[in-house]
Amino acid sequence: MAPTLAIVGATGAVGTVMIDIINNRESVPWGEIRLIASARSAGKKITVRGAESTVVELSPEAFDGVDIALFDVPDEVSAQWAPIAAERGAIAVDNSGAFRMDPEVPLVVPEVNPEKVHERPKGIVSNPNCTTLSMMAALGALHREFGLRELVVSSYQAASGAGQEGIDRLHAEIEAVAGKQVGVRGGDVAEALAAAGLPEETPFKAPLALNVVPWAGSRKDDGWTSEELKVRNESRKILGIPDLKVSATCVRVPVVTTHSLAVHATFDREVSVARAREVFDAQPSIVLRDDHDNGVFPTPAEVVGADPTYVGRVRQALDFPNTLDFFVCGDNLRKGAALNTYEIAETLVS
Ligand code: 11C
Repeated sequence: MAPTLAIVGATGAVGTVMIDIINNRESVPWGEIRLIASARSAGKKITVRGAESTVVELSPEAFDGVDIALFDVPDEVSAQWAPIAAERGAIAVDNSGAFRMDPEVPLVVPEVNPEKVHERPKGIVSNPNCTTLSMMAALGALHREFGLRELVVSSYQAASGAGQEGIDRLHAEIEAVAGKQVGVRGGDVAEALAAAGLPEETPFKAPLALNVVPWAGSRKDDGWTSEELKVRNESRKILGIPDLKVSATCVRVPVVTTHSLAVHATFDREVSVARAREVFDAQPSIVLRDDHDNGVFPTPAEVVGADPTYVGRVRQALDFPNTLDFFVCGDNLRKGAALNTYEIAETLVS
């Protein structure tokens, strides 16, 4: 019998992208696709692969008969409900941060460590943070070829990483500064936002329109943010390099969707741009946009809505023979969240 798939958080931002991905797959291996959400969204009707499906309320019984349950919900909801789904016999694939660093929960990127889906004593498989994920296809491929040793990363993260609230805030800020001669003296962007009546409280800690904000996530020890520590810890776990040296600076930029990262990766062996290009070309989930002579490189505006990771600006670091510098862009709601979660489910049944 074809397995039953459940989507928990089906009406949220990532859940909606998940349904779009399922609707646009040429074929799917599922029998029933069950949509689950909070009481507020229960009863809503959504078309999935041509058939109307009614969203059911999250409850233990909602997992009866489910083989794989995809969770696109906040950390605390996953922490409570993924174990309940597993107890009821489903494999929970969780897109939250609740279980990622649990040693009994694999953290999976199907291009990098697909075999790990089978090591899941708790019945839970985790999906990485979108910032880490945006560079994993590229780093996994390079690691197989050259042996990764050190990683220095700067992110350029989209507002949608902060959810619908982040998207709405950026749109409101852009509207508030549009057509105004602001950004020419310190403080005038903030003044324009205040004049437009925008609340001082913002998901970004500073104006994002006409600005960049060197802060993403929550405050951690010694000046680091949660996002920077996730990049470090999750990269180590996914790539299977527990002592990988990683340093990340996570920055929010006024882009709605698609995270970008400038990556400075050092390997055990001497690298060459020519070989790196061959490695990227051989990875089906990577699109190489890299023509220095003709100004070809990826940007978030081009990549948003696309499934692959886009790679460009590939250079051998001038003073470091074992180091490559490159730029990646990945849609944080697709490969960064819904798509990778869905691909883990496909890996589980393939
Ligand atoms: C951001 N990467 O851009 C975050 C959002 O751990 O799944 C995803 C947070 C997570 O703010």
